[in-house]
Amino acid sequence: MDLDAVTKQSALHAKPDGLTLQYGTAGFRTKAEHLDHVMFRMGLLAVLRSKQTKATIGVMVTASHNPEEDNGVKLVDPLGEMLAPSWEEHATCLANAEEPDLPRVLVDIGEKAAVNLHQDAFVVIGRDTRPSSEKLSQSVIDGVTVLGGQFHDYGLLTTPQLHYMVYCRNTSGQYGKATTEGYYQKLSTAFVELTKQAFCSGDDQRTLKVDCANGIGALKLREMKHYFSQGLSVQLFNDGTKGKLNHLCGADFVKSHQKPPQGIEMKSNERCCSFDGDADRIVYYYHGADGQFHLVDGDKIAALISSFLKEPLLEIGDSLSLGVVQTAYANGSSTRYLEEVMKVPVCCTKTGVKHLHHKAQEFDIGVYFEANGHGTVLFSKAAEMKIKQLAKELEEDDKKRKAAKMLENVIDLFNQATGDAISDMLVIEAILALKGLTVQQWDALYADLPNRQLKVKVADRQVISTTDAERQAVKPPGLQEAINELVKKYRLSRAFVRPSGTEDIVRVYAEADSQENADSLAYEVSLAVFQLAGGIGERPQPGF
Ligand code: NG1
Ligand code: ZN
Repeated sequence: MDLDAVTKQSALHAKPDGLTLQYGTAGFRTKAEHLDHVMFRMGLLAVLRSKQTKATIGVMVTASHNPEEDNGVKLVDPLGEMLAPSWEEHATCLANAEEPDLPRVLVDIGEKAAVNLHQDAFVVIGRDTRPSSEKLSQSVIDGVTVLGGQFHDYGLLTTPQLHYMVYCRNTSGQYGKATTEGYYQKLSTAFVELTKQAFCSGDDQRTLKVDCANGIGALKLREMKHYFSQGLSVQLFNDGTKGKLNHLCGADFVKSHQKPPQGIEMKSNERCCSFDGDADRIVYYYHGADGQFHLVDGDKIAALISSFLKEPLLEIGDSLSLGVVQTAYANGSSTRYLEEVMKVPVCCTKTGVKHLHHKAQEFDIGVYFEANGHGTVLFSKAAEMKIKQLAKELEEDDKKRKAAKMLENVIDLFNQATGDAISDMLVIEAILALKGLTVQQWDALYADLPNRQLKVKVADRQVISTTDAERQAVKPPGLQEAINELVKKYRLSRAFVRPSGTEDIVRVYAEADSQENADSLAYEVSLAVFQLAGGIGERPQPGF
């Protein structure tokens, strides 16, 4: 390592004194103007990680669903997975080192992680459409090059596309071609194959309105839609030509406000969906004939997909295990439906897809979704091989072979590297077409318990710590007891609080038998947080 060169270059990306940031649930995330040094340093870190793993590492510049003024960065590990936890610590150390300490911290990481510095390094970079992203990704490149790493800058990509590129490059192209063209082809071919047997129930069924959050999803879906236009026609809204990224639109807005985004025309019973700013989340919704808004969220996506998968899995023999992984935010009704009606095992993990992903690997087929619409289905290598073999060796007209073929297409259609709004959308559309289901019928699988999510500002959100997959607060003293008392006041109720990993706030979640009760419970719990966990600013107010 040429540490003098690092010091010199770093001076051009100097860290503001005293600023500390944490590699959180989704990497580093904050106001874009505070991130230049972090980007440069993540370029450095990506080179070390690449040398250590002897593989291509990805760096994505995005702040997902957060406001346009924010930005962020996360590293993608060799198999398209989130960065390993021990390296998250290295990332935090490196990002927070004061300028003079930078070379020493870098050497330290190299030693602790036993990095062979003579090894070559290769880093791929992608970015979202934020105005700050281009310059920040250049800072990543500066970091990569000063340590002698090679790189390929993909420019504008959705986050899942970058994960896909990394995965392709590290499996010598076996998974697919590491180009956007390769991505479009792989997914569309699987979609077209899968929907071949679908009963065509008129044009209405095959049209989908997509709110792209004024983000990167619009650009990529516009490029891609010609590849599957025979099976599905998508109409893009909030495509970035007018509105502001994530402003009053996008999956996060729709999910948290439980109302439609601005900028989309919805007729009653029309199927609509929203992506988030970097296209790794998707939620569906529609207006009922009664004019009411209905949200079909990540929990219902998991229910639809797992009920669809059960049939072909049964057909090929029931030796492959199927499980669903959720977080504490999953609606209580969805958990009950999966366990009691579907008879599928359900696990609960901490928030953040890396936790869900990890848990999902314990099943042959692991369906994981956060309620906010971030998720996918993972097939174990053994399951994939078994399915592909059956699809190949059985007689043409064998029912078992048909089931295996169908599963094979499902494997190809899911972005196995990570949750992906485009890939999830195509899977959902294929299932609805194959089953001849309308969005209303899908929504009717079970009725969501009314719920409310709120944010509370506190001086230091780390005063709250949790256990039991974040469902119980162990600190500050008295908070959990207070929550328990409040929950007792309502029927079918549940509430929990946790510090956000991506924003400087505490999140409150409550559900109950009516919206009014869910709202009151959420308000009362917010007040308890405000009082017991050092609330700042205005006290929480009742009413929404
Ligand atoms: P935080 O801010 O830690 O709650 C949010 C989402 C996560 C995940 C991350 C990363 C909720 C309640 N939380 O995390 O599910 O998607 O952002 O984007 O939706
Ligand atoms: Zn996102």
